[in-house]
Amino acid sequence: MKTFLSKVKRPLVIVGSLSPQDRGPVQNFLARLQVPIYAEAPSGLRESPLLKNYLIHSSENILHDGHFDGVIRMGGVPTLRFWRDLEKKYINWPVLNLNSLPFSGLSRGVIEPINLSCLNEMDVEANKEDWKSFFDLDQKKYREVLNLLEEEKQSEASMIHQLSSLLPKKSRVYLGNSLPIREWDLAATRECREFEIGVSRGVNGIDGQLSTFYGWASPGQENWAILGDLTTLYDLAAPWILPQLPQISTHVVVINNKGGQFFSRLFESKLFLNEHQISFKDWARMWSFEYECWDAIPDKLAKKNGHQIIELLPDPEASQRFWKSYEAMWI
Ligand SMILES: Cc1ncc(C[n+]2csc(CCOP(=O)(O)OP(=O)(O)O)c2C)c(N)n1
Repeated sequence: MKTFLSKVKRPLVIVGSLSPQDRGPVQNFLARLQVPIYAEAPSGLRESPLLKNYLIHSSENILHDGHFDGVIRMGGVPTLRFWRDLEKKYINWPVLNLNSLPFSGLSRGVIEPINLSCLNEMDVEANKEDWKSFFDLDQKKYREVLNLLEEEKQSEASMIHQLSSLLPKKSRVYLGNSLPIREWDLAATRECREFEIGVSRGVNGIDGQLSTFYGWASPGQENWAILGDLTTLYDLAAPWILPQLPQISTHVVVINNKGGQFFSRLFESKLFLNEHQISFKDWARMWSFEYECWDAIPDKLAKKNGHQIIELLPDPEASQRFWKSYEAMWI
């Protein structure tokens, strides 16, 4: 840590997934370090009241604006796009991994795994840099993102934003590939609703996500999954297990944007999208699930037990306009 801080004056902290027992030590350590933090949803710190003055709110695009010269990563391998940029564009930036597993998550660097609970004893000085202009810019951009979410209510990102404010406090929310993970990080409410966020990262497969969610769901709690349509199609047999899990009730939101729209902003060819016109209604009927189809987020949620499928149909044009205006914010 000392060697890293002797080379890096303006570090950025990126926090990936953390186990509940690691959250306290990591949070206290970061409150002492006092540098900007990009906390992904599965870190459990994205809405931390203790860290609110250091959390980046606007989006990962602000990380490219020349404010940093190195990265401290804590927790699991981050999912944000910027992490991949450390392989090329920012190849010269030092990266310090503070994590319990011996995987750097990059093709460079080796890490000495540390038990994150040791952070409580670690001596750390508060960073002395002036971050005011950075946080002023972050707040300004965050207001612009919020305005966009308000303007394009039928866009996928705004639907995630609205849904995140409706889900009951303390819900377990499982995010399955692809856009739901990135869109939740960008657009979900910043209000502290004490969600427990689950993701399955590592091999990054879109297969097995629904099964993972059913296995992760907990009795007596609100269990929600937000999944892409191809991701759901890859695991249609998953509900066979539910009769063996009689105490859980689940809500699965399938964002049916008619293909792998993750690729629509990466490639021009539509071949990458695997477009389709499939509806999930008869699949829900096959398993005797309650089914609803939404083209807008309702004002409130009806309390439901058992198992429910909600097919969400964002307006593709609104989503396109949203992303276009969002990219224009950073030119
Ligand atoms: C088993 C497997 N096959 C292919 C991929 C490549 N892949 C990554 S994202 C993606 C599209 C996912 O589409 P969808 O679930 O509809 O989510 P969206 O991109 O629309 O958010 C694909 C095919 C993968 N990750 N895993």
